[in-house]
This record gives sequence, C-alpha cells and structure tokens, in this order.
Amino acid sequence: MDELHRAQKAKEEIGKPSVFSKIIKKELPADILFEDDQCIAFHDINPQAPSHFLVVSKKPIPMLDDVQEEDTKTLGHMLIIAKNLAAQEKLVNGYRIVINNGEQGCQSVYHLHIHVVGGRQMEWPPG
Ligand code: D5M
Repeated sequence: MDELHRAQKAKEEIGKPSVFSKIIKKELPADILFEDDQCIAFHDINPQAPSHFLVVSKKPIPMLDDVQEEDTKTLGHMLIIAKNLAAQEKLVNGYRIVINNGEQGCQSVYHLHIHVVGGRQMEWPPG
C-alpha cells in the first residue's frame, strides 16, 4: 500500500495506540537517533530521501490541529531537536521539515511528528 492509500485509511486508527506509541514504549523496534522526556527521533521505515527521520512527540497528540497553547514548548523543542539531528546527520546543504496534517495533508500516522528529509535536492511544489 502506498503512502496516499495509507493516509486515506489512517483516520480509522484515531483513538487507538499509534505505531509511534508502541515505539515510545519499546514494544516495537526502531532505529532511534535521540530520545528525551518530550520526544523521540528515529529513522523513517519508508525513506523518501537518502536521509529521512522523524521527531515524534511523546505526548500522544494525534495531529497538528490538536496542538494546544500548552504544547508550545514541546513543539519548539521538537524543531530544535530536528535541526540538531540534521546537523548530526551531516545535512549541511539543507533539508526539508514537513508536518503532514490530516487526510489531504497525506497524514498516515495520527501521532504528531516532524519529518526531516534530506540528502538530495528537494523540489517545489510538493506532490
Ligand atoms: O508519516 C508517517 C511516517 O511514518 C511514514 O513516512 C512511514 C513512517 N512509519 C510508519 N511506521 C513506522 C515504523 N514502525 N518505524 C518508522 N517509521 C514508520 P505521515 O506524515 O503520517 O504520512
């Protein structure tokens, strides 16, 4: 199943523990790059570029639309971790940060996460 079809079916999973909750609880394996009390970062299982990792909030916020004022610090922290890890992964010529939100945003896992994609030339507009 491709990402678009996954995204179209994914809303059925809202309310259930996400695959990322299982990774946070170490019930599922992942190639973890970083972890602290607010977030966890690991390589994407379906990379769209030579370097593709996710920074995932530990709080199970389903999507960006659900973020509240009280989450401001966590979101800022996740962006700082994303750029620190981009440097660690030697993405010195640039990279892209993406948050897919909802069905038309092609979100397939309803647990807030930032994609960091790099290692090749990106294009615009996105597909
Ligand atoms: O992106 C969700 C992303 O999560 C998608 O790029 C695949 C990735 N994914 C799904 N399951 C796993 C596991 N088990 N490990 C690592 N990466 C995973 P979205 O923005 O929701 O479309």
